[in-house]
Amino acid sequence: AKAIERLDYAPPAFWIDSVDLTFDLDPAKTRVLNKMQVRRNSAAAPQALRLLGQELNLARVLVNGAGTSFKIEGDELVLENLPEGDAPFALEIFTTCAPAKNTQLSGLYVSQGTFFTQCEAEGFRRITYFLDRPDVMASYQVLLRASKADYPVLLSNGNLVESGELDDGRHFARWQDPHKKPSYLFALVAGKLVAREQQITSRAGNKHLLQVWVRPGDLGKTEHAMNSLMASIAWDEARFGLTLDLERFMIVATSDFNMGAMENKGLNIFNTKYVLASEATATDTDFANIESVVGHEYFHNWTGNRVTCRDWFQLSLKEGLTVFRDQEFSQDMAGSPSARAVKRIEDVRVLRTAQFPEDAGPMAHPVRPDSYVEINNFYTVTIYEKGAEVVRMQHRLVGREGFARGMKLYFERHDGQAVTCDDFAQAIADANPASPLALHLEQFKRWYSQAGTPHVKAVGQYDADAGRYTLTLSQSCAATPGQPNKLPFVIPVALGLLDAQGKALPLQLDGEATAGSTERTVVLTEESLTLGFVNVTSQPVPSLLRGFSAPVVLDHDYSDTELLTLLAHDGDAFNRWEAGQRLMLRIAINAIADSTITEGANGQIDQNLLPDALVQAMRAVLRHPQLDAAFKELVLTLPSESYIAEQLTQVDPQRVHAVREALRLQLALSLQADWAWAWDEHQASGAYRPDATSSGRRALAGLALAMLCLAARATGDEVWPGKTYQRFKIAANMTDRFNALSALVMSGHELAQPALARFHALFKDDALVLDKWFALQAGSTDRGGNVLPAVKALLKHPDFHIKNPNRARSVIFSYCSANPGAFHRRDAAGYVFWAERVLELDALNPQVAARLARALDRWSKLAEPYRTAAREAIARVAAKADLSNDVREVVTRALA
Ligand code: B3K
Ligand code: ZN
Repeated sequence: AKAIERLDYAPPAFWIDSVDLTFDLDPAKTRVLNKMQVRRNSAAAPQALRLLGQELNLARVLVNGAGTSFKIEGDELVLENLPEGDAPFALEIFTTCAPAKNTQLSGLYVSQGTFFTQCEAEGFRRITYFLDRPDVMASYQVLLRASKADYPVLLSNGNLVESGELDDGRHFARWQDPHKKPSYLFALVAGKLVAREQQITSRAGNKHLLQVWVRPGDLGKTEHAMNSLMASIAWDEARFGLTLDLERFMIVATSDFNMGAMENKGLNIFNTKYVLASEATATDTDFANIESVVGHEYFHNWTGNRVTCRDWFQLSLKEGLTVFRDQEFSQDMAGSPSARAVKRIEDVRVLRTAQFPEDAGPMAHPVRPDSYVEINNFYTVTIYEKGAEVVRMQHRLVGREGFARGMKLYFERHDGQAVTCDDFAQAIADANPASPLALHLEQFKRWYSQAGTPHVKAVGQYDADAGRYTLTLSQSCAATPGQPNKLPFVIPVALGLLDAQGKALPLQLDGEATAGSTERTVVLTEESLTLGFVNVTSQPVPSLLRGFSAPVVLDHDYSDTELLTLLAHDGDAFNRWEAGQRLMLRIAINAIADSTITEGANGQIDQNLLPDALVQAMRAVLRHPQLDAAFKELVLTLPSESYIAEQLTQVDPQRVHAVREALRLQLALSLQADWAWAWDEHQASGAYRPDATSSGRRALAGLALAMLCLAARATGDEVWPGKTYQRFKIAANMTDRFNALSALVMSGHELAQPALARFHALFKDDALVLDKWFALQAGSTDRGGNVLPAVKALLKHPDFHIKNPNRARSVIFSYCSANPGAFHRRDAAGYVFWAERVLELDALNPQVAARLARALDRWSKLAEPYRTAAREAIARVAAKADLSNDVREVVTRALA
């Protein structure tokens, strides 16, 4: 397949004004009658109509009711003899498809006896022939017909206008969507489902019906999703003045889904993982994820649906913006400043552990890519998370109020349109003409066009006699595939200065009459910028890039003492956490390179690597009387193996693993009494609530338990593992239960086996909980190569089903993508396993296979023998003749 280029965009040759679809639903053979009103786009040159279709059986094509000639060219249905002129004409196409055979889960498919659709990005063409591109927006009317006994519930977008009985035990429902939409937002659902319902009245006084549809046994697990939906609606109204534009808003859950959820107009379809929750079966993280994904899909109703993308290169227009919105929603829901900071830290952690590597690897692409082979490969952390950072920087440059004004202008200008990333930034800037964003708009847009993570180097110099502190910031960005040279970005750097005692200093720049506040945002636009701070009475400690004000790597030569000062005192919670991470990262990197630090026969390093001062500092955070538990848990968690690996030029994953494990063990042993204290101190009282404060307490207690079990392994103590097993048995909620199970499994204690067996017996009928059971084992700490054989055994477990994406992810991805210490083996067996699974999955579900294929993106950074073996495994996949476009694109880029 050949690449699609952004600059080749041309408006469609025809418009489709309305679509009238009739479905006769049958798993083996569903019949689809598609009646469209079509007209020529007078702005385009006269040409044939080329409709896209895949895996369809075409039975009939009528133009204005009469037969017509047509050709099939690849995926295109080509109609040449169409009426001249601009007048609309009726085009009727009759096709059939086979939903039961659809293992790709794109288009119309069957999951556990229920029909679902997934049309984004290009699934609608697997349902009927169409101009399946987002800039063609049409009115939809849908008639669904099916067996009433098998499919009692028939849903599609918009309003239910009619329903009733048919002959032979069949029934029908007619739906009409009041809003025009692109085909990727079409959806239907048909099956045995039940709904939790909620009537709401908006601030504007409009009534809406909200529904969460699930399988009959799952109704008891829908309360949190419904609450999250109501909260999302209220939030979008309050923060952005955006109201629900539908009488009915539905969420439907399916257990077979390629990703998290989908924002189909009025009929969101969700992975069960992001809908179903009860305290007995879902963890605090699950509850938080549900809130954020429900919010995300709901927010798409405006950012994505009312205003959509002109073409798929603009994907971040809706995704980056909607992630930004869901992040803000979660922060607002979390409430306190420190809970907001915790959410920010978690978001940045995702960005730096997943997006930074992507930006430095073979799949690097700009937030607005220039070219793709398979669009499904571009639903990436760059489009989503870096895209959100690009919106966040605009937010910072125009301020909160200014951003709200910009959003208002964006909708005034573009409601009902399919537009570009440029249009968005332009609206935000135009609403704030005096802002730094407006001043530097063209340059700011390089964030959309240039890939790669910029580095900002900060050099400070203190002149005690003059009371002057000079800070020079300079930026650079490494080459990425196809982009050898980068131009300077617009980088907002929020900063403050602390004195040696950690007190915030008022900031006064050269030429300013008086000192201002203790924090400000400077904007780096040139290659470098020098700031002169005056009236600085002692050597300051700079706190730079506060709140992670730009998606960059900040290089500054901090001394350990300075970092300890920031860790103890920085008023910016993000930088306080960051100081601790930098300290631990520094130790890890030095130890990795230090050849005098050796691993024993068991692969372990039996040596203390953390200096006493750092251990004391960690203890001080852990015992701190004012800090929140959630924040403590983040500070006390070491940087991940993959984040550490990213800092190295050459990676020996086993060495990284050994060093990190040694650090973890040292923290476990030297803080034993403190962990025990933390465990006792953070026991729950009262009923389970998944709010930020209670979740934070459980998270810290969970970390404490993990550390106590780890320490017990080294000391031979049996008390804590025993206590942990006891907690596992009697835990009142899944968070506590799973944390206890995880502590036993991760520490390799012999009680792990009975605990796992018991957990399986308890939850064997709950697919989402079983996913956790599988994932925990596949993600377990490797000891002498024991994880791979365990993973292979799990694939043979009667509950393992490779066709179910959640289950495939829980075993295969947890091992290949999330467990580097177990995956990167000197004997290359992990890579062999990976190649086999990529090929196996590709035959079933290319989107899922292509995700897995990316597990070896960073192969060229690996040290030998890993490097050669990884490359060979990728080449083995690439050698297969009939790969999907999805996997082909990933492995081709990896080998380029
Ligand atoms: N827009 C969908 C993602 C569709 C992925 C298609 N491969 C979910 C979301 O971002 O809300
Ligand atoms: Zn989205």
